[in-house]
Amino acid sequence: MKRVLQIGDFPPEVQDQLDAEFRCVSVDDLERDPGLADGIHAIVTRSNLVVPEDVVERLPALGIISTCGVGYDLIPRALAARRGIVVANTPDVLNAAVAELCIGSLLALLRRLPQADRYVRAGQWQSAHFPLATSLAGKRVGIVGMGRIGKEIARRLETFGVALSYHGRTDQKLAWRYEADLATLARDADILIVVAPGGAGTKHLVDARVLAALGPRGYLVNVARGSLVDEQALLAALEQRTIAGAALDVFDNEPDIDPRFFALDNVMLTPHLGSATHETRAAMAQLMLDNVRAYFRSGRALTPVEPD
Ligand code: 8YV
Repeated sequence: MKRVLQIGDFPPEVQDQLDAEFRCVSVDDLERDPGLADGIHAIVTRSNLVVPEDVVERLPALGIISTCGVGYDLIPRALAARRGIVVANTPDVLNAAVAELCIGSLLALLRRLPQADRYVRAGQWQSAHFPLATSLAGKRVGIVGMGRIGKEIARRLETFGVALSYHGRTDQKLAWRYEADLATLARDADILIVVAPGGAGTKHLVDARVLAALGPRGYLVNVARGSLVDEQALLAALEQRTIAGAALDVFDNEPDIDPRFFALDNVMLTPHLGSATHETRAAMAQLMLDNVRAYFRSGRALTPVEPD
């Protein structure tokens, strides 16, 4: 039985398959018995967990790192590339779930649904109507990162009667307007949606200058990675009403996020729920496992991450 290093847990139906086909060991097992290292051929993990570089360096037979998630910003890819280790992720199977969470959060933010729910529970409706909120229809929406998930969000948003533009590394010649300058996209948008990959290349892409361009009537939605937004600049913009509000599913230092967010009523907070549905997580974990199987069969993964 091939030995696999498991970092993180998986749905039972996939864990059962893993245990039936492989000898799964944990990092703690490795600490207890360093001799296990030589026989480890694969790492299975989740995209919200770090794959420590020093652990990879101790695994001479490692051939694949297969993550349950589309993000790979917590995997030491440069080391993997040097060692010829395949990195595989789980694209596409989570696009719909993340797009749904994005649009649901946006509507909840604009219509202030969490506040309205609390308003009714507090019995305040008897004494006054809940204040009017703002519509999505007619808004100008800028999407930062027009990849697979960005396109799913854009297609769904079209049905809400909004004007769509996007920013990314390249003009993909799509039906939606491309804006090469992010601050210009923010200035010309009422809503800025962040859905680009995390990592060093996109760190703090949305900074104080972009937030100032978005302006006091502008809204930010982040369903990608906390690292894409300068969080201290965002907190200041929310506290000083430099922007109107934000819906955030991802943060720096999850799950120990900055407590300054808790006092704000112009931000909606969700605990990294993008792909958090039974159906989606099952499909993600299954693809993570199938990537390992394919690699052991053919030396190639089904959905490898292409080198930069
Ligand atoms: C996580 C995600 O993978 O896919 C990603 O990149 O961030 C999420 O889907 C998920 O939270 C892992 O458990």
